[in-house]
Amino acid sequence: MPVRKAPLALAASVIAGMTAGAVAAHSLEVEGEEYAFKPARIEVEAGETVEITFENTGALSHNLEIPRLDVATETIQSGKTATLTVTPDEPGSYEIKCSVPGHAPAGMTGKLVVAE
Ligand SMILES: [Cu+2]
Repeated sequence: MPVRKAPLALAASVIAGMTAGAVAAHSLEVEGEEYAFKPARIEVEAGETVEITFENTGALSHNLEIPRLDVATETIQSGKTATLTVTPDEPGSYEIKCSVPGHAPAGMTGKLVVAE
């Protein structure tokens, strides 16, 4: 019956996705420039280990800090990348910012949304 094919295909793809997730950490890329992160909002699931690669696409030096998780990249020069690995357990909204003086007040902030 054609009606049964779609649910079976969907189940197979969900299982494949779960297997891939167990093997490799979820990874996300965030770019930073004067004075913004792109994307400014990233979303992960609680308890998920996420590798965040921060790329400085601006002219000045920048970093990516998540104060609530007590993690930050090094302050990196234009064109460089740095990686953070986090496993946020608590659902909620976590501030992301560049801690170079003046940058967060100028708009270099973002949000890590941790969904249940
Ligand atoms: Cu900055």
